[in-house]
Amino acid sequence: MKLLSSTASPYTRKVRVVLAEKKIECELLPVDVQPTENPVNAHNPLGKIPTLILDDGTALYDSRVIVEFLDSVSPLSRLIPEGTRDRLAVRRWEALADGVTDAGILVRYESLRDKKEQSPAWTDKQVARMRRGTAQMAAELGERIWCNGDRYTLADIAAGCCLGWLDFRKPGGVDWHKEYPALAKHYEKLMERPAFADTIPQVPK
Ligand SMILES: N[C@@H](CCC(=O)N[C@@H](CS)C(=O)NCC(=O)O)C(=O)O
Repeated sequence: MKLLSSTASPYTRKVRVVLAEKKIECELLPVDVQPTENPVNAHNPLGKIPTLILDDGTALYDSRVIVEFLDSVSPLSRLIPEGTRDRLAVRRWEALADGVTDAGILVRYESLRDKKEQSPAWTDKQVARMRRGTAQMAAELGERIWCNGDRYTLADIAAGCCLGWLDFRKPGGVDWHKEYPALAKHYEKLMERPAFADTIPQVPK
């Protein structure tokens, strides 16, 4: 398998953490998705990463589909619970964390456009979404160790990848460490895991 990826991408990090937790081998192929014509388009019409290319050439996207696939191919360290209630709770966490990241990505992309073309109202709307989302994440975590139930799941991975990327790019200047100490403690706990510590977002070389 090959993963079209970037060391800066929070969604790619989610997949890399799952690969590491489940001890699944996969070749990482770094790509630049900023140009309209980019090498991902041939595999994924959306031109986005992560995109996973299976050995038979099938391309899987997006990160939510990829992590579900990876979790199902190996019974080691199940990250998505089987019971409907817990599974939905975990997927909802993932939707929340990814949604905050999506808003942060829009803020970042907007900031990279020509100053004259940027819309402060559009940016404010995304920042408000990020703030509501991180507040919800903090409220749902409360003082618990893990996001869902009493064990580490995809919910923790999604939350960690979102928060780690907010630290990396700082879109909209959201400082979740200061505002939500419980999220900060949760992230510290995640960083004790090699899967997280080895995938800290970085500017691609
Ligand atoms: N929902 C998608 C989001 C993927 C995504 O937006 N990836 C970014 C990189 S972090 C990307 O490929 N952006 C290129 C673009 O939007 O043109 C997922 O979970 O995989």
